[in-house]
Amino acid sequence: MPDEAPRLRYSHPLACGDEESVERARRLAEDLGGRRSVRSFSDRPIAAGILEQCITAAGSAPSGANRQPWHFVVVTDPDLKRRIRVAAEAEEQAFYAGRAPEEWLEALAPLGTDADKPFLEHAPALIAVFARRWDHSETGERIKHYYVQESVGIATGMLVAALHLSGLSTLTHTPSPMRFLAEILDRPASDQPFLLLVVGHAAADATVPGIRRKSLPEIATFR
Ligand code: IYR
Repeated sequence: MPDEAPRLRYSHPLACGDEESVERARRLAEDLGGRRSVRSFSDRPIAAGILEQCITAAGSAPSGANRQPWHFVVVTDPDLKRRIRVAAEAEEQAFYAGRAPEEWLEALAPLGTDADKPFLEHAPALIAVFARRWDHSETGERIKHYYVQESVGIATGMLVAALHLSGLSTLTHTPSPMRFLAEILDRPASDQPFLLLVVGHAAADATVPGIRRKSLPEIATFR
């Protein structure tokens, strides 16, 4: 058995009084509530360092047994973006032309999505998120990971929030199936594609569907 890690004292680095805390919570709800998924991006580049910091923030997510079972691949190379677009559109064409059940297509209708994915090429960056199902120890043994989907989901949520709070927009794209991502990006067998985040500045003429968010009583029960 490996030794227990030493215990360190912890105090919340952002601790504050109640009034300040309530105000911060309100502000966060407002700021994160202003996030929308965007499908048209400007060609304004992403300033150096933002993606690195946002991924660092995502990498601080809690994870099963602290295995940190995620890997993020940042794609800015135009040729790789084009290959990802071509492969994703091929899957999406099959999806929209018949693989998707009628009920699913009806659910998507209000969003106006289709098999055309120009943003995969036009956005300045794609972040492919991989769920790492196992690691190898220094001696080559397989290290098992726990709660991989939950952990990667939390990390991805933190990444989306960090990017939004940094002033960038994202689209959460889930081409299905997305095995092609692992192939194009040369990932090892341990890495399972989780989703593709399209990242950049929203185009000046970007539009979003007029959808409504569920109210607090619809999403929460206090008892
Ligand atoms: N992956 C397809 C379909 C799609 C599915 C869901 I669920 C969405 O919220 C949006 C789209 C596509 O990207 O078009």
